[in-house]
Amino acid sequence: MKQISTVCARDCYDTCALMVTLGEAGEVLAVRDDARNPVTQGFTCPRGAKDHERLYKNRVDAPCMHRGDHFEQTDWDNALSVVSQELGEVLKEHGPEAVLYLDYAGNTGLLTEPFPRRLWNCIGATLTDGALCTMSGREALALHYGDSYGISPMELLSMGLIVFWGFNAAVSSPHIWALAQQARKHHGARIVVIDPVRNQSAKSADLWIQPRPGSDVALGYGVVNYLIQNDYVDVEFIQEWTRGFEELKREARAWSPERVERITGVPWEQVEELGDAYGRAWLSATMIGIGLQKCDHGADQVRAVSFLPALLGLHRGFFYTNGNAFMIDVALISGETLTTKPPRIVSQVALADLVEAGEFKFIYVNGMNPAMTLPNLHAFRAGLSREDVFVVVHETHWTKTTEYADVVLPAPTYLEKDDLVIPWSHNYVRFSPKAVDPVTDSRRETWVMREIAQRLRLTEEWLYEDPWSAVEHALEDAFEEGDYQSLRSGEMLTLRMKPRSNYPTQSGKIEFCSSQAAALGFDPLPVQAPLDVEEGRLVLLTSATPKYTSTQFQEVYGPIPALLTVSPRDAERLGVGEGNIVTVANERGRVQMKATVSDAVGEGVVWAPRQSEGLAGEPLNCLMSSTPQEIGSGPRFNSTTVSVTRH
Ligand SMILES: Nc1nc2c(c(=O)[nH]1)N[C@H]1C(S)=C(S)[C@@H](COP(=O)(O)OP(=O)(O)OC[C@H]3O[C@@H](n4cnc5c(=O)[nH]c(N)nc54)[C@H](O)[C@@H]3O)O[C@H]1N2
Ligand SMILES: Nc1nc2c(c(=O)[nH]1)N[C@H]1C(S)=C(S)[C@@H](COP(=O)(O)OP(=O)(O)OC[C@H]3O[C@@H](n4cnc5c(=O)[nH]c(N)nc54)[C@H](O)[C@@H]3O)O[C@H]1N2
Ligand code: SF4
Ligand SMILES: [Mo]
Repeated sequence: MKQISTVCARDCYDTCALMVTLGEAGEVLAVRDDARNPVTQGFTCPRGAKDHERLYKNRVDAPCMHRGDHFEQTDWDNALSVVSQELGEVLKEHGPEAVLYLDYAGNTGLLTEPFPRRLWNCIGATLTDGALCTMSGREALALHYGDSYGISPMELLSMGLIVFWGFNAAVSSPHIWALAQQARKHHGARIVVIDPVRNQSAKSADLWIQPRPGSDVALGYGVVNYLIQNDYVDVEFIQEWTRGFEELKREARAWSPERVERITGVPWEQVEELGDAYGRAWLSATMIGIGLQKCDHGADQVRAVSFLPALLGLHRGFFYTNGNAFMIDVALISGETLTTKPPRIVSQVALADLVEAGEFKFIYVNGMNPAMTLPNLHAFRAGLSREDVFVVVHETHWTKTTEYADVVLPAPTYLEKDDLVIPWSHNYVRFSPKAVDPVTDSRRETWVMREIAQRLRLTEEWLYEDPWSAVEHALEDAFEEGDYQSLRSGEMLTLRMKPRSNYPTQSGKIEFCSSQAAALGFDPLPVQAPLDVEEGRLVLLTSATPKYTSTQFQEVYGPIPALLTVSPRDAERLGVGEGNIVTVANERGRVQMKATVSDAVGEGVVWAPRQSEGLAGEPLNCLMSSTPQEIGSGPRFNSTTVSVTRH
């Protein structure tokens, strides 16, 4: 039996090193964790462990064209000719702005995600801002710290306190969660989870705090006030490294225990317990989840929470995403800095409205399943169905989005191509060699883009550059030791990280009171928004679940369950019992789900697995708003309000 070590390319905190076992015929028998990555060794997650099955199920086998109500297979030459001709005509008649390139993080490899963008950057097509996931939180941290990177996962091993805030790490980042468990086992580190839902992480935390959704600015100010009042703050650090402490202190003082309790629903004793834990820990980590920033004022929530480590004298003592910590020239790989025709950038969150209005005549989707994952899906799907829009989808598997395509192109999965995956939590990198020969008639993204460029007779040399040579240049300053060649020879290298005490703000310090926010017209300090919920409505939260990565793995584990968790009090009031079918509705749509009654959620809150479908096939995201957040243009998924009625 042959074994090949590669790296998982899914959009995930962990970026695991994986060991692929091949059978006699070269087929993949198993995928397991590879002990050589210290962060991700020890066990395989439920997705990685089933990659050998997903590789052979529900695959797009060959290029396909939509004919009437079905797809017909064709060959690559024909498919690419049709695609290039349609693209060429739209470019000529409507200009490059009418061409939308919609990509996301189905596979985060440098050759699969950024490099293929060269074609679209070259023609000046419309691209999206990619703000669907982490952007509002990154902007939030940048307002006060100049940039969003923070601690590395391995540091958790020396922490006395680890706080997961809107971060269900036991599910969404199993290896970071395991490191926290190790710290607890070895030296009694305390684990706190702050979440409106008693999720898998909360269940095994030392302390679970349950704020109302969207009330974390109030909670954050409550803790800030408590730390200041009890002399837990590091006065010298604050003097040397920060600006705006007096303003913060004044604002925090306005957050009395009564006011914090009234808005958050959290008993003040728990705020004290958290404050004491922070104040007394020799070292603490504030783990800010992506879930914390997906609501109306999600960025403000991240801003408020991020102040805690700075008050305690820690340089960037939070973790959010470390993508910006590394010295990698991604803009070179994507061609962003090579083009003379800057693309038009539109909001990814607001895309449904633009597509419905017919702004685009040609849409090319790569590495994304937007017909399930974008907000305001009835509008988005209506837009994809327009007669005057030509849709191309490059996919490994059949999805909801492929149903709307005029042409579907088969792509190889991460197991079927060489690539390089840059993590966004830890800094261990390895080359990802192809583990198996393609099992379908797929072509990789770089090849397809090059073919289209040739058919369009584009002459820019950088379109035809060997992708690996672009990667080599982009990585020139990237490593602590070793270089691109050592990487290609199979060594594991570590990425250099920007210094922790580097604060590229206007003052060069941590700015509690942000000059950048003021310049952009936002409040210099985070603001707690009112939590008004319309009469008769509940707040719908959605978040990641263990077996699926977004919409992937349904071919292995079956459909994402259409299950709505309702609190016992709401269930009684609504006359809903365990297992009843309910209609979840608002002005944007209606979805049927099965109810499960549980005190895992508080009164007024319901929870569902994200990116799921209702019992009648309605996408859950038809209920979500496509109005971007003010800071960072992120989504507002967790501020969705709905009525729930028994069917
Ligand atoms: N209600 C609600 N909606 C949400 C969220 C939420 O919290 N609540 N979260 C949002 C977030 S954080 C995110 S990141 C998005 C995720 O949104 P998407 O990126 O749309 O999520 P996926 O379902 O993973 O879709 C990725 C697709 O890429 C395909 N793919 C995988 N590998 C390759 C490859 O090598 N090449 C090609 N061409 N394709 C490949 C997969 O088969 C899959 O269909 O969803 C968002 N939607
Ligand atoms: N198993 C698995 N792992 C994944 C993914 C997956 O689909 N499956 N997807 C990957 C991707 S793309 C992403 S973005 C991450 C997402 O993973 P996380 O960063 O963990 O974020 P979410 O799953 O969106 O939500 C985490 C928690 O935030 C809580 N939350 C919601 N609103 C609030 C609030 O106002 N305040 C507080 N304090 N908490 C709130 C939710 O109840 C939820 O428990 O996971 C990655 N890892
Ligand atoms: S999905 Fe995440 S946890 Fe699972 S193998 Fe990939 S990187 Fe690791
Ligand atoms: Mo995400």
